Amino acid sequence: MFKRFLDSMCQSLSGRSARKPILTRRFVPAIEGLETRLMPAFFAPIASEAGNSPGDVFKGDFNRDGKMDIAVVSPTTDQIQILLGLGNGKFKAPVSYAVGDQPVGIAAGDFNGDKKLDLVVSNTGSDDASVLLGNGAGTFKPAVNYTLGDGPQNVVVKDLNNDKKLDFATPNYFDATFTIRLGIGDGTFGSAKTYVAGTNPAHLAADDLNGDGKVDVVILGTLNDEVLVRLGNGVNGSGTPSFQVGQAFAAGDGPFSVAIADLNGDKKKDLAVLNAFSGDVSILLGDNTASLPHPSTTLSAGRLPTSSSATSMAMLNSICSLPTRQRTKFSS
Ligand SMILES: [Ca+2]
Ligand SMILES: [Ca+2]
Ligand SMILES: [Ca+2]
Ligand SMILES: [Ca+2]
Repeated sequence: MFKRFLDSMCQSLSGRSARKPILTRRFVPAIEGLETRLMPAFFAPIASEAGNSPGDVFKGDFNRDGKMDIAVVSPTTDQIQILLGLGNGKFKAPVSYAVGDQPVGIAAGDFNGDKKLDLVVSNTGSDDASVLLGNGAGTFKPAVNYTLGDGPQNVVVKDLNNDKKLDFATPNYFDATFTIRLGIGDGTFGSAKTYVAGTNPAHLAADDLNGDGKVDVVILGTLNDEVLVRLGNGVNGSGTPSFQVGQAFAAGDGPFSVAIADLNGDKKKDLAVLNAFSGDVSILLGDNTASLPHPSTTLSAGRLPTSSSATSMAMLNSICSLPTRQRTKFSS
């Protein structure tokens, strides 16, 4: 996810046309009357072989042959497509798997501990996530669906409650929440935990922003130009994470993708926010000074590519000048 974000960001900076976000059927009613404020779901396609209107993409080695494979969501056909890499930049013919209605997000991890990559897909039309367990040979078991909130967007895979089992989370655009599904460890997930997420949450990222060992979440409000940070409180007796009240920070116009990384080398996590409508990037530098119970993770915003943030611009340029493969070291 982060690498794709950076690649797109660098493409924009270098003057090449950024990929257009896609507009799913589900969003059409929501944007009526909002002029040109389209609700972007995700960066669009990387592979024309993957059918009509491919959306979010995950790259990984699904058949464990050392060659990069890709999984692409196809919102128009309610499928994902798996393209196994041949190692020369080409792929075998895509194999499709049915998921829910209008899949928009995809992420992967080993959900059942068999060391084979599994997939989770967020379906914004059917308000659920499809989990497909990998067989390790590039094939997957049929999807098992888990209900989420109204209009899930991207999906994030991370251990959110520190039990060493992968969980997933989605922001839900239409009911102003985000949902967490905690992994059981056998490939299944527990009941939905629902949290407040600001107005029209369009993108979520999760990491420990203030260095207290507890996972925090960052949620983008694309329509109100807001970056909402909710610091993690840790977990209760049943292992369910809770979060402090959100702190809102301003972004550019139409923030719709956020990456968490130490961008200036001070070992504190920062945020890079891509703004769809202003076509720029907001850098929010973290100061890592939270002393619970009073959250004080403060972030200073510097808009790109305005002249007021020459340092941030230089930083981004230096990241973008790296060979593509090395950019991943900035991933959190
Ligand atoms: Ca492979
Ligand atoms: Ca697995
Ligand atoms: Ca977990
Ligand atoms: Ca934290």
